[in-house]
This record gives sequence, C-alpha cells and structure tokens, in this order.
Amino acid sequence: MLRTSSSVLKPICEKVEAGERLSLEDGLVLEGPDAPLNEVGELANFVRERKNGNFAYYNINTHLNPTNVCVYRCIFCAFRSDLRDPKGYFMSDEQVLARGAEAVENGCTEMHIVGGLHHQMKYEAYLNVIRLLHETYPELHLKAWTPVEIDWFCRLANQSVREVLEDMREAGLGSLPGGGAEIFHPEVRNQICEHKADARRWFEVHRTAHELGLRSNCTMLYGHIEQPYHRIDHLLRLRELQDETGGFQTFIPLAFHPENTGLANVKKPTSLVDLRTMAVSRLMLDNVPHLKAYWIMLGLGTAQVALSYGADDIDGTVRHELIYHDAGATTPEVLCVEEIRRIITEAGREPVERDTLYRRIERDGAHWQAGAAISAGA
Ligand code: V47
Repeated sequence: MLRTSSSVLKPICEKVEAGERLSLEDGLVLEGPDAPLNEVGELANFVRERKNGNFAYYNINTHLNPTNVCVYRCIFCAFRSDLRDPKGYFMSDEQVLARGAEAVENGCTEMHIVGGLHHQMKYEAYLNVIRLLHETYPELHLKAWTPVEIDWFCRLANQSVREVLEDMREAGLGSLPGGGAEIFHPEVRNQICEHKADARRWFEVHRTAHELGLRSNCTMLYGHIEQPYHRIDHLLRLRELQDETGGFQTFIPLAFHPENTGLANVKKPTSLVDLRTMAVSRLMLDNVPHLKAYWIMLGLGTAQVALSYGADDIDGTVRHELIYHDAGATTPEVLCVEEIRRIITEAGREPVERDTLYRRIERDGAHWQAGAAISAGA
C-alpha cells in the first residue's frame, strides 16, 4: 500500500497503485514544490519494481563518433567542430575498423554510433561506416544515427526516411539510439537548436523505424532553459508514439552539462533535480519498459540512487564517450564489468547483462550469446 504525507500527491498515489495513466496536470504536480522528492521517488520505485522486479541491466558497449564536424551549431553542444577547425575529423576506414577490433576484443556487444553532419561527406560515407563494421564484426550490434542524422542523409541522398532506414538496415544497422530529441516544444527547441530536425521529423523517423521492425530508444535533454511544462509535454509526446508503435525500449533523461557550450552560464542540474526528473519520467512514461540512469552524465553516486528512483538500467561499461566529456563530465572514461556490477549490487539490485535488444547475455569465457528476451511487467 503506497502512502503519502502530501495532499497533492494522494490522488496520484491512488492512480499509480491502480495502474492508471497520469495526466499533464499530474505531471506538473509531480514537478512542483508541494510534491516531496522522496515520495515522488517512492512512487517511481514502486512502478520500477512492478515492471522490472529487482533487476538492473547493463551492457558492454563502446561509442564511435565518426565525425565531429557539423553544419549545425546547437547551443548546448561542446562536441561539434567547424569544418576548418584543427580539431575537426572524419574517421578513415582503418580508424573505424580499429575501433571495431577493440570493441570485439573487449567483449562488447554494442557500438553506439552518432556524430556530426559533415559539410562535405556524402551519404555513401555514412553508409560505409555501418557496412564496414557489420561485414567485419557481424556479432557487434550497431545502434546508430539519430533522426537528425537520418534527416540529413535523406537530403544528401534525396531519399525518404523509409528508404534511408532500409539502406542502413541492409548495411547492418541494428537499432536507433535516443539522441537528438532535446526538448520537443518549439518554445525551447527554436532557441537551442532551431535548424535541426524538428519534433515532427524526429517522430517520423522513429515511427518509420518501428514500422520497419527496428527498435529504438528515446531521450530528453533537461536542466537548461526549459520549464517543467516543456518536460511533461516532451514525455507525453513520447508516450503517444509508444501507444501507437510500442517500439521504444528505454528512455534516458540526459542532464545538461554546460561547460564549453553556448550555455556555459547555466548551472548544471543538481542531483535532486536529476532524481526528480528520473522519477517523474518513470511515472509519466508508463508504457516504456526501461528507464536508464546514464552514469556517464549522472555520476556514479547519483546513478546508484536513481536505481531507487525509477531507473532499472545504468547503460554500459562505455568506452570513447566524447559528447559529455567534451562538455565537462568528470566521470571515468570506462568502467570494467566488475565495477559496474559492484555499483548495481551496492544499490541493492541484481545486475543482469543484456544486449541492445534486452536479451540476457550468457558468457562462457570470451564467448557470449544472447539468451531469452527480458520482458517488463505492466
Ligand atoms: O542528442 C549533447 C545530448 C545526446 C550535451 O540511446 C548533451 O541508449 C548534456 O542520446 N550536455 C546524445 N547533454 C547522447 C544520447 C544517448 C546517450 C546514452 C545512451 C543513449 C541510448 C543515447 O546528448 C544528444 C543531446 O541530447 N547532449 N550535448 C551537453 N552539453
């Protein structure tokens, strides 16, 4: 039986216990000062447990950013480079393959591939990254490209979203990561990334991917210029597509890191804001099976606490992460498996290695195979 000391939380508490859907107004209450954080967290923890029991998932993964050169200038991004900046790069085939080799040697099951929109590179160059890696390392799941990149490829190739996704899938694309979502509401989006794919296009790409049988993730970048209303609106838009397709696997709230960005004057969200955003996300997104506490951006301590505030996943061991580290993240570059398992166990959860598609991984020495699919409860 869920209890609350707060009169504003009581009706929400009853809804959560009965498995009823929360409204926009409920979301704003959960975000508000009258909703004690620990009680919001308890509600989210109840939902987490109902969906995922005591399990907390992780994977062994690596990142690849084939280029940092980008035609866009999103104000929150510290990773991008101008075309003629000495730090600008586009990886050669050899560099890409070396990363694939390193990933396989380290037991990775997933490579997370995203980057900039290079002024001069052709569509074929991006397709080549996927094809090359898939042909050489077919066991590596390639979770690649945000809708912002897919939209750019459509323009380069003069093709539809469906055609580009079909090309990519044929080349070896396994699923789509959740990036590029930022905040969907135009009041915010037009100020932080006005030129790139808008909310309509972002959803078109994910809807089409789901129709093609590809799974994907979704994110929200919070803690910059947005207000609670924009965050709840964002979550409700995601919930609506999920009702339609069921293709999202996990939601990742991404805390803004201001260093080296055009918003360097903004204060980084505190752990309390991180935990509330995590919990509210769990409560509003009742139809997304998993919620990720991305330790790279939260820090290890907050990620551990987040496992009692709605999160059931902590992402992976990670290697070569640049987007957050360029923006001032002080978390380690990589965690070993023992460390990630220890962090989860210490938080009172049972660590389970999963692959990108949420199947249990079974390992025998250097060999691994994906076992049964993990199914989340209602
Ligand atoms: O889209 C960029 C965000 C995203 C900053 O799908 C920033 O499993 C904070 O989407 N401060 C990319 N955030 C990362 C991403 C992701 C991460 C982990 C797992 C998955 C998944 C996806 O990072 C971007 C943008 O929203 N971002 N710059 C910054 N300065």
